[in-house]
Amino acid sequence: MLKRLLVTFASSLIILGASINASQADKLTLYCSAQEDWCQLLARSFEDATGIDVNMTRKSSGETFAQIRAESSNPKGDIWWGGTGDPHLQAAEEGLTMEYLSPMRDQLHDWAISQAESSGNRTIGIYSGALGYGYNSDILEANNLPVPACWKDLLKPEYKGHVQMANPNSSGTAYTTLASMVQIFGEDEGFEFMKGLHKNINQYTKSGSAPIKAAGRGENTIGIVFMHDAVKQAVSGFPIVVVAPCEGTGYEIGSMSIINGARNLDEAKMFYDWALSADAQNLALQVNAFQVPSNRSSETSPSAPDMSQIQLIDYDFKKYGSSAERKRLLQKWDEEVSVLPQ
Ligand code: S7P
Repeated sequence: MLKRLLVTFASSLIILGASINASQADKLTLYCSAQEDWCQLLARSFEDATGIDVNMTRKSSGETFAQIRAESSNPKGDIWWGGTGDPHLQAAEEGLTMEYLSPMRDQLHDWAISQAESSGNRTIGIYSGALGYGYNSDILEANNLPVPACWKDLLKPEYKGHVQMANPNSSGTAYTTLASMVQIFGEDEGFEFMKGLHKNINQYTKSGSAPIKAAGRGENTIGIVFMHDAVKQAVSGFPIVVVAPCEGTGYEIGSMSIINGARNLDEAKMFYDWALSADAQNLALQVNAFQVPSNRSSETSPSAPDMSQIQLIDYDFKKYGSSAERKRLLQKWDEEVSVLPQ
C-alpha cells in the first residue's frame, strides 16, 4: 500500500515537473527596437510558426540597452531584435549578451557577418539602412523655406524651429547622427555642427522615427531619421521628400543579440535562427519597413532607398559601438550641446 502511494506520488511529481517545464519552455521575452508594427508582426508570426508565446516590449535602441544593463543581475529578456548596431556592440563588449553561432549564417550578406565577428559573435546584422532626413514639402513651401540638400543646409537660420531629431541617449538613430557628424566633419567641427543644429531644433524626441512621423502629420517640417523611415511616410501618402545629404552619410547595421542569462535560451535560439531566414525577413514588406535585409535571398522593396546610389561613409562600427566611445560622445553631447540655450 505504502509502495503504491509512493509510486503515485512520484509519478505526480514527474507530471507536475513536465508541465512546469512545458509552460517554461513555451514562451519567449522579446525586446524589440524597430517600428512597433514590425515588432508586433514578427512576434505574432513567430508564435504562429512555433506555438511559442512571445511577450514583446518595444523600446528605442538606447533605452533597450539601458534596460538590459539595469536587469543584468536578474535578466528578464531573452532576445533583443532590431535597433541600431552600436548599442548591440556595446552590450556585447560589456558581456550583457551571449555568443551564438547560428546555422543560418551562411545565408547572410558579409556585412551582417562582419558585425558578428567584431562582437565575438554576440550580435549579428539583420538589416541595414542609411541615415538622412526628410521634409514636409507642403510646410516648406507654405513657409517659403529653401529646399535643403546637405547636412550643413540644416544650420540655416531660416530653419529655426523647423528641425526635429531624437535624443541620442535614448535613440539609436540619433546616436548614429551624432557619430556620423563626428566622422564626416571631424570631432571639433562635428560638435560645432551639433551646436548649430541645436539652435534650429524644435524638440528632441525619445524615439528615432518620431520626427518624420510628426512631419508626415504636419506638426514638424524636417526630421533627421533613417531614410527608410522617411520613405515609409512618403509611401503612406504624406508629402514627405527624402534627402540623402550631399556630404555623404552614416548608416546602421540593425542587429540582434541573445541576452546573457536568458531564461528561455532554447526559444531565443529558435527565434534567432528563424529571424535570419528569408521568409521571416520578408515580413518587413508587409509593414513598409524599407531596410535592406541581411539574408541574401530576402526581397528588398523597390521603394527602399538604393544604398548603391547613396554616398556612404566608412562608418567605424568598432569604434563608435565601443562602450568607452559611445559613453564619451553621449556625455559630451549632454554637457556641451543639449544644455545650450536655443
Ligand atoms: O525600424 C526603423 C528603425 O529606424 O528603428 C530602429 C531605431 O533604432 C529604433 O528607433 P530609435 O532610433 O528610437 O532607437 C532602427 O534600427 C530601424 O532602422
